Amino acid sequence: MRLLGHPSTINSRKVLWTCVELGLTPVCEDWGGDSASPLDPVFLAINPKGLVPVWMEGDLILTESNTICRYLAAREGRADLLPADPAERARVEGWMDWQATELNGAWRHVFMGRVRNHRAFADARAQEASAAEWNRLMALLDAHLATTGAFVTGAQFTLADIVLALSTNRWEMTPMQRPDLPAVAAWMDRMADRPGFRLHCRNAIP
Ligand SMILES: N[C@@H](CCC(=O)N[C@@H](CS)C(=O)NCC(=O)O)C(=O)O
Repeated sequence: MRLLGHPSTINSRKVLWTCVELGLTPVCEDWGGDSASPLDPVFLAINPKGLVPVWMEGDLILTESNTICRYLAAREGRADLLPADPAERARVEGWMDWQATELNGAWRHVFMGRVRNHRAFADARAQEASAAEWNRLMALLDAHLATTGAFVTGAQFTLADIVLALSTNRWEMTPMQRPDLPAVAAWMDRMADRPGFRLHCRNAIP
């Protein structure tokens, strides 16, 4: 088992945390983030998308962080992290898809501009609009968590908590105005004793 990625990148961290939950210890090779560029021809020959993470296992090459997390939980028979029942599974996947599409799209400008200091995202008004939309979506998550009182899809910790907690850690660490979201804060604290959370989520990396 090989994981191509970097512990500073949010999508690699989803897989790293999932591996901790599953007790898997892949060989990790540094690509992306501050290390070797995934646009290097050696990497592109493996993943033409030029993005991390990549999971390699024999002839199998997987890309897309959420897909890799789902594959690993299913492969290990961990119905607690990814339910076997189709309807329950779809609820977990729905929140994972929301993270990868709506939430991910909202933060791009303010995060890239203020944390990565990327010139293409320097426009202050676009950063403010991005922060406002990110806050709106986080408030929606807060209202939802207030109804579960525990984890994203209910009493059980699942893959949805992993991907959304990583987004939330980024939200907490990006310099911008944020509303108080008590259900989100309580949920993040609820995960504080999980080794994967401490190692790969609340670890002072946005
Ligand atoms: N949809 C992809 C997105 C992957 C992605 O955007 N990866 C970023 C890091 S989080 C990347 O490879 N950036 C280029 C780099 O780090 O050099 C996934 O979820 O795996």
